[in-house]
Amino acid sequence: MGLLFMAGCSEDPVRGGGEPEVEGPEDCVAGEIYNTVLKRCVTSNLDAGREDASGGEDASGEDTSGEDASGGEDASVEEDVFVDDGCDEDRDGARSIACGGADCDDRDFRRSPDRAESCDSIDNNCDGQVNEGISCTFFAHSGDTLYTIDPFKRVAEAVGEVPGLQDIDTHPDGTLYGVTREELYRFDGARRRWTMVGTFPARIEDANGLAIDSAGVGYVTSGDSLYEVDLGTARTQLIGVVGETFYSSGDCVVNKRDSLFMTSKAEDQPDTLVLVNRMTGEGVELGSVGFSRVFGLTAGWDALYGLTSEGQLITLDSRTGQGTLVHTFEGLRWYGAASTPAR
Ligand SMILES: [Ca+2]
Ligand SMILES: [Ca+2]
Ligand SMILES: [Ca+2]
Ligand SMILES: [Ca+2]
Repeated sequence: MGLLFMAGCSEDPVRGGGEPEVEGPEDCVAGEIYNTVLKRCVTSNLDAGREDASGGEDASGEDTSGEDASGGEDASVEEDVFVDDGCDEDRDGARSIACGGADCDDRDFRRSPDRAESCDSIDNNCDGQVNEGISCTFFAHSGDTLYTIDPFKRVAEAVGEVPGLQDIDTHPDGTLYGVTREELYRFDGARRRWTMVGTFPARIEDANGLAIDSAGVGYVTSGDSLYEVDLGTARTQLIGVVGETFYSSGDCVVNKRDSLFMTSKAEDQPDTLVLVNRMTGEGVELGSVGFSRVFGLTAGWDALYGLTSEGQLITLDSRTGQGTLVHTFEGLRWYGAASTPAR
């Protein structure tokens, strides 16, 4: 995969409502799960664990009787030996409805009455509702309004204002920070308003990307350079030049593995995704996103999301940069994005 939309291709096939040729859940092999946002099979640690569990590592399970499978006790035989009678095709332990069971989807092990609901596009616990009782949103903002976006339900909800920010990000302690081209802001949750932390030095002329890593270190991208920013004072220090061919198009983001990504713009071309070394600032181009003016980036639920000035919500392949349209919010211009503490 990753070849769905070659560089420069239009997103029209998706926008038009027609589904591109994608893998389906049935294409996934053992050890993979079907990611409905990315529309492809992805490696699943969870799946691997489950396979192991059903493959004979029952000692780690809840079963306190007969940990020795060789004992031939009735209770453990059922646990240890999978009998393929066609009634549990996805081997999630729940029998299909056709066989009198309660598995609402016997071809998807992520859906079973025994599973907990989790953030994705499906009803995991078979109660008929998707993502009920859990919050699956990240922050995004337009020129003056802060929103939460649910990428699975594809809805945006206005939740506040922003003081003309270029980008935002969330500190591990939950505090939301934002940058204008020249200033650092912090959201004061108690007073429900943004307060200015400080002004950047004059050499930072176009701060438009803000990222905070898992240790709480702040980064600002401005033009072709990466800076470390002190979130308490707005003092900055040049880490390095990302590359002379790169120019920040509007955001940078640190994912769960603390990789720093930035979108870079080039004249008359779609943005590219750049992997940036947090120590040296040096950037490596991963590939074309296929979308322009990607002003917001955020990482969540094992995906990299992008937001454009055209109101588009996309996912980006973190290896190739390739963007895929998820939804277009008509009439909205996205500037920046940030994870929410809940995520
Ligand atoms: Ca099943
Ligand atoms: Ca199932
Ligand atoms: Ca549900
Ligand atoms: Ca779900």
